[in-house]
Amino acid sequence: GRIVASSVEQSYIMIKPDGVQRGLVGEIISRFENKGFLLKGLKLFQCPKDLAQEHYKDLKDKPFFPKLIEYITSGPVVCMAWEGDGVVASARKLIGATNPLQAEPGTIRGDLAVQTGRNVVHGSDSPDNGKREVTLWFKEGELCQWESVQTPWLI
Ligand code: RTP
Repeated sequence: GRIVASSVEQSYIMIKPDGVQRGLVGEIISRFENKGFLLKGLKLFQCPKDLAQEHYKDLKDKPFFPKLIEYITSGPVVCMAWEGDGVVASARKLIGATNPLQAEPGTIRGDLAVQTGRNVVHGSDSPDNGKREVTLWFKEGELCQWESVQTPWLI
């Protein structure tokens, strides 16, 4: 098996409440599974307001911030931690542009969404934020180790 060092890049990917409510969970998870990154954490979760505010703290002065917090806490989300070299930039490509009308066909938002305020999925925008967000959304013990599992497709 492959020994995964803790220094390996991680991205926090989240299916937002609209994605869960529209029944797109399987479809969205499949995009990342098919790409071939390593799934370290996965849970369905009702996000409390204070966690949503902490996650989006860089946007707290934006006019849309209250609506964004309302949206993210409006129903269950699916939290995922994906790992691998280049996972942050690659996941952003799979997700597509923030405004789904500008997102390319073939991307998650390009194929599945129309509104910026209902863009079905989140992906970390830098490796540093990937680590920060995975730590913010997952408790110790919620992330799985793959050391004893053969993962030859990742080598
Ligand atoms: P995300 O963090 O969700 O992956 O999105 P992003 O980096 O593509 O976009 P960002 O600018 O960080 O915005 C975060 C989320 O806020 C909502 N938003 N609404 N003008 C608006 O109404 C507006 N702009 C952004 C979106 O849900 C966006 O994904």
